[in-house]
Amino acid sequence: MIVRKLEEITGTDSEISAENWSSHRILLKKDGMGFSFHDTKIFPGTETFMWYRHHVEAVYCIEGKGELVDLTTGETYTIEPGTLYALNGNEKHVLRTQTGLRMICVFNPPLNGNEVHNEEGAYPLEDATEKSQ
Ligand code: 9YT
Repeated sequence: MIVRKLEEITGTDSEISAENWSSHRILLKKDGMGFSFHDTKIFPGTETFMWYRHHVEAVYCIEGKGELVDLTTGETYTIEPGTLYALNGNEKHVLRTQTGLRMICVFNPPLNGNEVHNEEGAYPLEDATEKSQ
C-alpha cells in the first residue's frame, strides 16, 4: 500500500512548475499503478493550450472557476468544483481561468514525473500554431 501526503511532495522532484501551473504529482509511473495522479494549480488570469497526444487524461475541478474549449469541436464548457472532463480522444483544448483552478488530474499512461510542455504535449497558447499540427 502507498500512503502519501501532499506536503511530502512539496519541494521534491515530483513538484513541477511551469508558466501557467504548478503540480504535485502524487503518483507516478514508478509507483506501478498504471496511471499518474496529480494535484494541479492553474494560476489566475491564465490561458493554457494543451494537447496530450500520447495520453488520456481525466481532470476533476475542486476549486476555482474557468472555461474549457474543445478545439476539435469549438464547444466551450464551464469548469467549476464538481466538473470532470476526460480527454478520451487526445483533443486539443484551451483552459482559461480568472480565479485560478485546483484540479485533480489522472494520466494514462502514467507520467514519469518531470514532463513539462513539449515533452508532455502541453504548449503555451502562443506556440500552438507552430507546434501542434
Ligand atoms: C489541468 C491539466 O490538464 N493539468 C495537466 C497536468 C498538470 N499540468 C501536470 O501535472 O502536468
